[in-house]
Amino acid sequence: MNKIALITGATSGIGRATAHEFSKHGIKLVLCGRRQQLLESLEKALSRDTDVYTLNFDVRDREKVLEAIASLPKEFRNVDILINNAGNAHGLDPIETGSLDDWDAMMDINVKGLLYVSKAIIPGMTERKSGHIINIGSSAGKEVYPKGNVYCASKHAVLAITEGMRIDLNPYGIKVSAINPGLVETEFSKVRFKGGKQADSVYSGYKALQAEDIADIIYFTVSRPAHVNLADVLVFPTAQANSVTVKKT
Ligand code: NDP
Ligand code: 8X3
Repeated sequence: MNKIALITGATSGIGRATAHEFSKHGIKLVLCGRRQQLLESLEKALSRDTDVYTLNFDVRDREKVLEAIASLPKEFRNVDILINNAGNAHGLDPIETGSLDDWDAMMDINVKGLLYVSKAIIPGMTERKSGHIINIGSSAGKEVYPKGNVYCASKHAVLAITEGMRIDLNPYGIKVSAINPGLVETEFSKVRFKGGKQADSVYSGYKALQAEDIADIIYFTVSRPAHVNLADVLVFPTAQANSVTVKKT
């Protein structure tokens, strides 16, 4: 596919699996994240199949986001596909004891970070009257679960922003999609529980989704014909019925 994709959160989990999947189809890649070493090893591995450029920035730093994306060389500047994937949960606490730092992190990364990156990419898409933005939401953007409060709020916001983008960018022929996974086995729970033991039990006793399952769906979404837009996809592992109902052995 003769396209350029920019993927945030490409150093791990869903973003990294998507980078691998896209590389197999010859999609040129702009890979973003904060861990420089991981960006470099990914670039080395994927450059065998496609052209790769890496950008190191924290999505919370709006000047850096705008500067980094403006610095893209000509060959990578016309981003056709934006995968707004960088994000995480911080903590799983009832609202009365939740940490302000955790709340700031989730709103700043999952919501404002997604907006900053989008702000940098959208003008090129509107000018060219084409493009596809995929926002990685969550089942947590569709229902609220106990102690999920602010993470769920951040993902509800992602869904609202996705719908707003789809309306506002409709005159330009730009596709906007939300992919909303349930439980996916990545570094997500390690980050949520700050490396604590609780993370180990999240994906045990059933077959969780794997990052590659979501990457497959993302590639399927970007490879539909021009007149087809998968607007909103909710995907669970078979063992999961909703945010709190998981059949464990
Ligand atoms: P991972 O923790 O494995 O990956 C998160 C990615 O986001 C990393 O590449 C990380 O890179 C990047 N990232 C985190 N914070 C920042 C930041 N401040 N600035 C720039 N990049 C950042 O988790 P997943 O792959 O699971 O998560 C990807 C997305 O999927 C998230 O939006 C998450 O909310 C969503 N999701 C995950 C689910 C799950 O169960 N795993 C289910 C539903 C949705 P680096 O540290 O190098 O910056
Ligand atoms: C991640 C899935 O259920 O941990 O968005 O919120 S969940």
